Amino acid sequence: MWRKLRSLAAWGPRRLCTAPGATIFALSSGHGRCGVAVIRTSGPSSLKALQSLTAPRALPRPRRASLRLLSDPRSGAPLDRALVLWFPGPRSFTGEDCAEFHVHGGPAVVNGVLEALGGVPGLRPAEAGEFTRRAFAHGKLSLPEVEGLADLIHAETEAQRRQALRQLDGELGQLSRGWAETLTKALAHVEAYIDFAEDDNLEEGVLEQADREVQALELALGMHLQDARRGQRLRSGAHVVVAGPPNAGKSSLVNLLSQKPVSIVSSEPGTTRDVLETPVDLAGFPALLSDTAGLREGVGPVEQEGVRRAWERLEQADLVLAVLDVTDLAAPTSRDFLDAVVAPLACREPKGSSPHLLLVLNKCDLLPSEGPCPRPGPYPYLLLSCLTGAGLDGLLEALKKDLAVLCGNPSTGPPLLTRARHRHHLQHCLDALGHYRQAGDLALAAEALRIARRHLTQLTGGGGSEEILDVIFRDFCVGK
Ligand SMILES: Nc1nc2c(ncn2[C@@H]2O[C@H](COP(=O)(O)OP(=O)(O)OP(=O)(O)O)[C@@H](O)[C@H]2O)c(=O)[nH]1
Ligand SMILES: [Mg+2]
Repeated sequence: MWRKLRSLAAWGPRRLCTAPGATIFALSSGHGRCGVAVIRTSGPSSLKALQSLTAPRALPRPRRASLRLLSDPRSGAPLDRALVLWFPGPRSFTGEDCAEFHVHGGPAVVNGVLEALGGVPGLRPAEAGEFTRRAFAHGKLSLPEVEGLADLIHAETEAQRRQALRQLDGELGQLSRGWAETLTKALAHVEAYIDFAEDDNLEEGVLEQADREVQALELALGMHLQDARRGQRLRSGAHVVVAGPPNAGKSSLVNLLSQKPVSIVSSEPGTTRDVLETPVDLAGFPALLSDTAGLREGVGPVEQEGVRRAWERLEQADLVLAVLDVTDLAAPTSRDFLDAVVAPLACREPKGSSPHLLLVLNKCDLLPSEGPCPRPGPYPYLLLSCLTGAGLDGLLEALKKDLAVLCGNPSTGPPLLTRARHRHHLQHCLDALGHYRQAGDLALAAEALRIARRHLTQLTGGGGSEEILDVIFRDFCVGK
């Protein structure tokens, strides 16, 4: 029995087995003229590639940069004087034998070295993401780490970079492996009970122990799933929708925040009709900023369609930037907007799912310097002038606070779930644990635990289907 328990406990994520394949090569740094370009190879012929291009000099010491004259093995023509590195597997990024050529970044040098490598028998150009895919196949990276690496390459804001780095550190993978181990133990206990319930040697309370472990795991999973999708939002950007009555200065604000002329600005009410989207870095957080048509009734069919789209977009917002003309608060369109959009959002539950709201009173440069400022009812507001920039710092500060709540702080707390894939597996694992609790007999309970454990394994990459892997590795470029 104990042998069986031990073998179950030793269970770990299944690694993808790959037969030793071709040796691949690619330019791993960016394309175009640059100071230094890095060309990599991975696979069993890496040593031959390195020797062929650097002959007659000796092979460099592993993992030490050495200066070598590179020449084309077929013609003997010199290609460049470059730094070369030799990483014998398994101590390399992919786990295979790897070589790196740090050459001067001119296109002629890069193309010359790539052509020379293409002429070495056993070498072929790499496909997109193939280096990382090999690292995954050799157990160098778990799937969440692979995703973290893809996110790091695509990170555009500081918060995205911090989140990707944490994921690349493998925290989510470690956490799910720990959970999977807990389930392995619980399963071993349940199976032991099924097989040896009659046996006097069986420790007392094995089933109760399994129940306790499952209960604790359910709590932990529930907590992670209640993250209000912050990790996903941080990865793809919070939806910030700029809305308000016509002519309030919505497009002016979008242009100001994105620092480019995204939308046409004009004194004619009803200028913007389509929803115009632009990705922006708002105080270090990624956001997808949408400019919308001014909300009003009784207009022609084209503008009416714009108003319909604006409402549709408001429903998808994480944060609504409500813009009003401070000199026009008594106008029917302003009052309607306050009633229809601002009032319901202003009284949202702090932890509810409705979007955050920031109310901006624009054109404050037109207010007389003396006298009280007109108020938009009981709602908190910020004064702004898109024309002079007055109030912009305060608005950015408020945006930063709201986005930090919406996206979470990627440096602290438990690792965030950055993809729908993570949520899917954790939710299904949790559902299976629910079935465990309700199972009428032990065989069904054990099966529920197996399903729950399988979802955790799939989260870290074991037993993942090829299609899922294809989707994940598609995010990479050639050379990564
Ligand atoms: N004085 C002043 N004028 C502004 C300010 N912001 C915008 N405007 C002017 O207000 C007018 C309308 O600006 P837009 O940004 O096009 O307003 P909008 O809300 O996008 O308008 P629609 O797309 O028609 O709904 C333009 O003439 C702008 O130059 C401001 O802060 N102060
Ligand atoms: Mg506009």
